[in-house]
Amino acid sequence: MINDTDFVTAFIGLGSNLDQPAEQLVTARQTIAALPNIEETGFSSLYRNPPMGPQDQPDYVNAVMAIKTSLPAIDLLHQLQAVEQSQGRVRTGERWGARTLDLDLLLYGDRQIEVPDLTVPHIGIAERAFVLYPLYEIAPDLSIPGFGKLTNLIAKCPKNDLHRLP
Ligand code: ROI
Repeated sequence: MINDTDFVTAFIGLGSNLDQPAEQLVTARQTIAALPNIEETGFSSLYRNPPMGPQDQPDYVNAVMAIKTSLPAIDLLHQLQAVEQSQGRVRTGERWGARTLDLDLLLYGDRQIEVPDLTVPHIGIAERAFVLYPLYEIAPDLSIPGFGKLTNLIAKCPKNDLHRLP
């Protein structure tokens, strides 16, 4: 158990479009939930959706996970990067290419963080249906630091081709 006085609620965006994406997300969820100093507090449905960016790649499966953690944000980021590596993520340097697993630190409490490797809230959070709708599923009352109420962001972001998987 993590002591209630020194934990933060954080949200992680999960995405995959290679090597059985839905299973990649399920595996990542289990790995993250088992990390020391992290407890899972929520997990959205999985959503299939077309790639944002280059279209010559498979559809993505995306989801959002809520955790509470006593880890500092940068340590949490490094843990997430290690999970990406453990699931075969290869950073090719190609921008916006296909990937087996992408883990984004979307939100860390109500903090706004701007350090060399980490921007929180995550850049683009406000325009991405594959982030906003899963987030809404598990935290409908959320306000996003610097962006306002999640419900207002959702109202401005068409759902388009985002399909909840059974
Ligand atoms: N597109 C979708 N639909 N989902 C993603 O998770 C995702 N991740 C990315 C890029 C390549 C920008 N496109 C994406 O990194």
